[in-house]
Amino acid sequence: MNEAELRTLFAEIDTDGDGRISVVELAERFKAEGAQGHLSEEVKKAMVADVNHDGVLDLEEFRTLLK
Ligand SMILES: [Ca+2]
Ligand SMILES: [Ca+2]
Repeated sequence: MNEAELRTLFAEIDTDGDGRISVVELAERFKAEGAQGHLSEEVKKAMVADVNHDGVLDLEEFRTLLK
């Protein structure tokens, strides 16, 4: 995934457009992808990328997640 794609995906998931991806926004995304059964597990995995533990993913943390 290149930088432009990363930013596009980030903006897609960041539905309220505040520049940060919250657990709620992540959950909505996973739901949309039909990952319902493993939702909490997927979100948990994603939030490991929240290295500064503020409960949201910024672009840098999101980048780490997709690595
Ligand atoms: Ca957001
Ligand atoms: Ca964070």
